[in-house]
Amino acid sequence: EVGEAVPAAQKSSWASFLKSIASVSGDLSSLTAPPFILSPISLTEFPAYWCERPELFAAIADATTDEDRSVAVLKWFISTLKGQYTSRNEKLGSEKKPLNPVLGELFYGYWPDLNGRGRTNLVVEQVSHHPPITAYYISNASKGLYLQGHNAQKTSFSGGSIIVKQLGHATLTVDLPNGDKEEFLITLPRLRIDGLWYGSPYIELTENSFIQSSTGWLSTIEYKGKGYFSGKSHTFKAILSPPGSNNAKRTFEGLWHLTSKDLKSGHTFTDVQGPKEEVNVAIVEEMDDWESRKLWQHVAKGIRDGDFETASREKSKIENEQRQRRKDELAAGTKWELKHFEHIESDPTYERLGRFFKANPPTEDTYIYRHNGPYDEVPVVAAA
Ligand code: CLR
Repeated sequence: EVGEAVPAAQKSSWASFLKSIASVSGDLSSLTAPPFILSPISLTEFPAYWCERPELFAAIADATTDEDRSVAVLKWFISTLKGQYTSRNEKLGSEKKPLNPVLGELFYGYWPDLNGRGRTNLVVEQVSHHPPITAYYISNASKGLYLQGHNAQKTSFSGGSIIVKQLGHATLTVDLPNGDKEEFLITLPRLRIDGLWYGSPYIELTENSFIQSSTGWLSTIEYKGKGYFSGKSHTFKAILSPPGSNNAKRTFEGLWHLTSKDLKSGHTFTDVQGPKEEVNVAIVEEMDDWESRKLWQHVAKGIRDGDFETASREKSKIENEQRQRRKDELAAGTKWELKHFEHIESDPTYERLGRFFKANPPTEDTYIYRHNGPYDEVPVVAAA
């Protein structure tokens, strides 16, 4: 029988949800799921996972050689994976179905300047509803670090698991002391969502992802789960190869949710067992109506309180309002304008850096930040 972890009254609805997943391929976001699996958090909050260890992000700026900078980027990236892919299990008991953001939904946050690491700001906007696409910009200006990215998912069902192909990518720009800029192209791993049958989904990462620097250094990260080369879940192996070579100069190996080692020195490479820092956000009362936690507040409260009638009534309100907006735009011949990002069909950084490792696809679109977020200072006008 289905669903050890599923409340008795929701077993049949869980079974039909699983059936609908198997038949609907592409986008799961609009499928109706039973209450026990609903999360009160919108996908627009997820980009915050990139910076929950702000000191590791800031440390990228302190590296003094190209090689060390690529190592620092890899270290920061690997250290984000625990938050990105296991934190709902820790916080909510299992992986859950996040709230599906509306077009134009916003999420703003920051991590304060502590111990000289500089302040890090986050701006997120839902730039498409169907399919869901989330764009984000994370910056630590005092360290000269700028991360821009967008995210979408293509899902399919295989062998009882959901396979999530992540579409989109991130680029990290680093201001170097000599005035040059180094760029990194970051691609995203594939996900497998296991544990569905029992009603306690969790994520395993599979295949490869890449971090290509404009200096030529390339990190190739290979992900394995239970039963593969190490037999342990959340295993990775990353090799760093120098410009123009496929040979590993450095190798890092371990468990991305616990610790890993630099095989050359034998020293610890990543250790994410200590606490992380959640993003700081304004209180709901001070938020703009389009900000995620304000927009979804009644739905989220309903889900948290187990009052699913309220949750679904409030969700319908939001969805109907959105439908009406789209109708009005159609009638008026107008188009929804993005607030903080500009869509461009082809990202030159992706094309240029992707060529080094034969990125597939060879070209991708991107969303360029307009530098008009709540934390952007008014530009100083130079005196004549
Ligand atoms: C979003 C971008 C983040 C990393 C990340 C983590 C979890 C992923 C999420 C992304 C996309 C949406 C996702 C989620 C896990 C489950 C959820 C795939 C990639 C789907 C839509 C919900 C499936 C429903 C079952 C849990 C029942 O950087």
